[in-house]
Amino acid sequence: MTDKPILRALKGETLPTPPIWMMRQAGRYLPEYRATRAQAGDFLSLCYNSELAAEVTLQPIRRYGFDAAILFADILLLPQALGPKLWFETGEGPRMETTTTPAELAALRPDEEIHETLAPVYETLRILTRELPRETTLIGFAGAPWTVATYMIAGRGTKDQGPAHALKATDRATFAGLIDKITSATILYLSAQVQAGAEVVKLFDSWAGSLKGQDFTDFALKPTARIIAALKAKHPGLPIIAFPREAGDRYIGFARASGADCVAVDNSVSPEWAAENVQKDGCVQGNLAPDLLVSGGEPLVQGARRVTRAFAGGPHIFNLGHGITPDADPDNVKRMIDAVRGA
Ligand code: 1CP
Repeated sequence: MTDKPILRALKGETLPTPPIWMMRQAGRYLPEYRATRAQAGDFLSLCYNSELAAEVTLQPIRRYGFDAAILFADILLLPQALGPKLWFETGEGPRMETTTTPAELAALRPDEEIHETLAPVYETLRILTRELPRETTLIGFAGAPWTVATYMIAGRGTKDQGPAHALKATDRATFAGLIDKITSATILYLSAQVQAGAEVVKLFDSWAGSLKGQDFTDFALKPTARIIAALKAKHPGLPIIAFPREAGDRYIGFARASGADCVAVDNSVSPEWAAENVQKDGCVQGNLAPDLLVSGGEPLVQGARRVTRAFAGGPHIFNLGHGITPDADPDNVKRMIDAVRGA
């Protein structure tokens, strides 16, 4: 039996005060994060240093008392474990060897071999299970296949996911094969995270909004549904959060169609709209605009209260609509939490 607020909300309970955590809560807006990252050397070294990755995961819990801790790692570690080289260009972002041909697809490592590279991530989770306060829920995660594929195909972040859309149009077999490969590897990766102590898993489909019509069904919804079905078969009762970011109208019915226990919504939809159209199927996570944590003041307090009020009639996990940005003021995070908890 559990009394952790996040797990109760994920089971469909409407709580008087919503549990709260933040995407990218361990990140560059925190001075203690920047110090630990400097100690690790660089971002990827931090991800693969289990002690330090656990330390940065715990920092926002100590500072703010969030209801959940999210594993510190990155969605690009899984494709790296499949073979392509990954590095981060300072001030620019991720770079990765591309996978766009049948030969490159065939050269990816067998799924079972990902654990060699990803073992430190599982160790981070094991450390966290020992060190987290007992009321705090531990969330593991992976990128959804489409979003991971956009980076594997382009070799970097892109504004419109153009290279991935182009491969989908010109060589659908290779594109679909890559989606399948990421899907099967993600099932093993998340299952290992659960075995190491993750109590909830979240699938980040950050670029779902650029898939339209049947493509959304085939490449955002179906792979997500396949991952969820496989994980639930292996780990009965495992709660799963799906985040098909900027899905718009496709948020409607996504929980039922994918099997997710909770759908996270971004701030391109209003909380009132999401309460009416998405929360009727179960728990919703979201959706304060992250820029309010930069600007602060009364709009932040009013915004946090508005989100809380809009979702008060059903199961809700308070969060941002996307990750907190490096220029956010750490004091504003405290103000947001106080506004949600009614302090
Ligand atoms: O300089 C730094 O310290 C690196 C910044 C950073 C951080 C803090 C990156 C690089 N990744 C992370 C951690 C991270 N990434 C977490 C940890 C848990 C948390 O606190 O939330 C998670 C869940 C992610 C997920 C992630 N990585 C996503 C999906 C969510 C989202 O933001 O849309 C994506 C798209 C990535 C790729 C990535 N990693 C890092 C950057 C800058 C990017 C985006 C690249 C781009 O497309 O421009």
